[in-house]
Amino acid sequence: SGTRILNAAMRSKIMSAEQAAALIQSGMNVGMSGFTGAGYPKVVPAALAKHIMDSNLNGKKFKIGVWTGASTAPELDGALAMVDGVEMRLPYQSDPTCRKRINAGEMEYIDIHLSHVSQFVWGGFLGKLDVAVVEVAGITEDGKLIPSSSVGNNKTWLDQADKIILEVNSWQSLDLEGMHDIYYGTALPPHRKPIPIIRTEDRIGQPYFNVDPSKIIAIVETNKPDRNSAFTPPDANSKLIAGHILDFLQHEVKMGRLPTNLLPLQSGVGNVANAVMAGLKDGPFENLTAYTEVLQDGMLELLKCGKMTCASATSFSLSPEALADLTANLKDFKNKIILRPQEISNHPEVIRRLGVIAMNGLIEADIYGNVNSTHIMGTSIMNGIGGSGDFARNAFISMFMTPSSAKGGTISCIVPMVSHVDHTEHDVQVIVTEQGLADLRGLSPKARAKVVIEKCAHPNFKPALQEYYERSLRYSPGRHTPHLLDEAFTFMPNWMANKAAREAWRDDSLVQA
Ligand code: 0RQ
Repeated sequence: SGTRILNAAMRSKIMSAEQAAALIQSGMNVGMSGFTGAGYPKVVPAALAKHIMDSNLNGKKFKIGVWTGASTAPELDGALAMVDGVEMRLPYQSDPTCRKRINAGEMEYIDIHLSHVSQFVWGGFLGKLDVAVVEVAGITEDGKLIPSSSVGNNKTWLDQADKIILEVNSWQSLDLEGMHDIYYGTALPPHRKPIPIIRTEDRIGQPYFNVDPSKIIAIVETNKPDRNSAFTPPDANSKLIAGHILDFLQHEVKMGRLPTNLLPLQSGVGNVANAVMAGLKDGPFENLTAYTEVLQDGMLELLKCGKMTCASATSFSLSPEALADLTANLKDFKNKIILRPQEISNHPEVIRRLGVIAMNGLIEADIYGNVNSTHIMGTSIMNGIGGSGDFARNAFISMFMTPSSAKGGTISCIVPMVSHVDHTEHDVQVIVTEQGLADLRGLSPKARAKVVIEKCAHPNFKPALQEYYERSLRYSPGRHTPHLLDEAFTFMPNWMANKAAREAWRDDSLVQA
């Protein structure tokens, strides 16, 4: 139909997804739009995957570098990983096929702080960006691009790529126009200026992407939905974790350490985040704001009921029901929601200035407060660090939350020493499990260990951790952060597997005492 492409000259670039995909060659680095299942290209990656499969069947190895905002969807990450078409992936993924390839050593992966990606590209550290494949909601008469349901790194891809393929998706609501704030004031050092965001609601850029029309090699029209996953109501553990967090926030207000409307909130997606948002909806706080990465169902609810006045993010991650609600009421939501490039939504300077309250998930935390968000048993990637590092280090209060055990209670998420570190003890101020909340601010390592074991560990693992800690106090060569390095990683599995070992230790402890 071409109705979303109001610029006449650009209409001449319209072609099929197959024709557009054929313009991408093996060895190229491709910058794709997409963040948390929103705003990713829907048809060119799938056509490219088919092209790659045909090439491989003909004995010609075809692989590309895939750069995105964050996670995408089966039509992009899944399809390209399935045909083994990705040489190098960055900066974040959560796709099962991708994960399998990466952990099998068949795909290279660089897990980068989300706020760092654009400056890495501008700085030339990642090599040349050959092609950008970017979904937009429309093209204005004067050739400006209307962003779709995520912004991510699109500004950087459009500026830095040699060539551009656009997917114009008429499934995306045109009422999105005006919701985005694309900032063109970034520069490389030594030419940087302050990012002029003083409050969550500040707009500092423009609603459109600029694009050099001479770089556009293809425009593909689509009408395909984002990957919107169903909402799962908070489970019992998530409700308990949320309860501890809400009590803590109330306590901080009472102590005069937080204002009554708190500070801008950042939270990951998922069950715990939903439970926290649900708790805030029924809680005492008014005029909340969010300075976050992803806007999920719970935040939309807070905006709708008036408890939250403004949310800044780089992407939506909504259930189909929440999306329908957003679309039906976009005009009302528009002045309360701002979508920014991820270098700004996650900018350390802004996060520090606003004093964000950060809440992120973890895989394991150790008794001293180091956090592993990315690796299983130290060697296999789960997803990636995402924006958690951008927020954790720079937040006013940096919280990490998790159920105290995983895999049906067989694995403790509180361990003597994390098998991989994403957030060091210096970046982690509060750890919360369904068991309780450990406030580590102002505590020395030994005091931290006591609080983490006491408040956060599951009762089934508490004695094991306690004994590890006490024995470390006695036998560790250094007593600042006591550890038994030959046991730190084997203690937990040994403890679980070997009743005799536990008994033996008790005897040993009697002798030593
Ligand atoms: O796997 O479903 O196969 O059993 O890890 O764990 O408890 O469902 O929690 O979905 O919140 O994910 C850290 C991965 C937590 C996520 C992580 C297994 C567990 C399950 C998921 P199964 P849960 P979540 C936020 C900023 C980094 C990115 C980030 C993440 C699976 O929060 O990717 O923070 N964070 N971005 O069984 C073995 C353990 C385990 C374990 C959990 N100790 N050992 N497996 N699992 N602990 C911005 C956004 O969110 C966009």
